[in-house]
Amino acid sequence: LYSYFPGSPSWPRSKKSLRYAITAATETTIDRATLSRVFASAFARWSAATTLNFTETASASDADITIGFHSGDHGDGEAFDGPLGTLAHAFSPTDGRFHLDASEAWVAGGDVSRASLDAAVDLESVAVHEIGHLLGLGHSSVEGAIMYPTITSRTQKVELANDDVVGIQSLY
Ligand code: TQI
Ligand code: CA
Ligand code: ZN
Ligand code: ZN
Repeated sequence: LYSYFPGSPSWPRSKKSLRYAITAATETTIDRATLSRVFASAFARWSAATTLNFTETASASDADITIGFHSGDHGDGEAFDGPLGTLAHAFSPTDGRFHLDASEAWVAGGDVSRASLDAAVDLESVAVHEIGHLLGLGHSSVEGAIMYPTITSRTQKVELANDDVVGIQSLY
């Protein structure tokens, strides 16, 4: 079953449009256009299940959600740990920060199962999970849910399960 953060924080129900900015993209080898495409696709999974919509904005100052790649200690007390281990983290509503570990072998938009590195991690799969956290979902006990707390490298998992849909629809 799905869960929420303590106190069930969410974005205001009146706010149907959330803006996101991709910052600190120079820390990864994936090109900017590909990043835009992958995050747009990840957000679209959640907008399809809710009345929310998401648009990319160039400036972090008018964004609700900021997405960035960082390595090691990056100033929020939650240092990244190099390849594998922690891949990314996102804060609960309405903080909006979504950080990815720049040390991962991120794969974007391809067939991650054929990636050359055993440690390759599918960017969209991690993004769909972290957006769930940004919107207020905690972890699920349902294996196969996007919010189930396990991911395997070289695996793509981007389709919301019924459990994710019921969880997000009860929050918005
Ligand atoms: N990052 C953890 C995660 O997103 C960070 C975390 C642990 C967390 N507990 C939390 C974030 C509670 C919010 C609330 O779950 S991770 C997965 C999964 C990670 C893990 O790098 O370990 C995915 C990132 F679910 F597969 F384990 C993406 Cl998909
Ligand atoms: Ca890591
Ligand atoms: Zn961080
Ligand atoms: Zn998680």
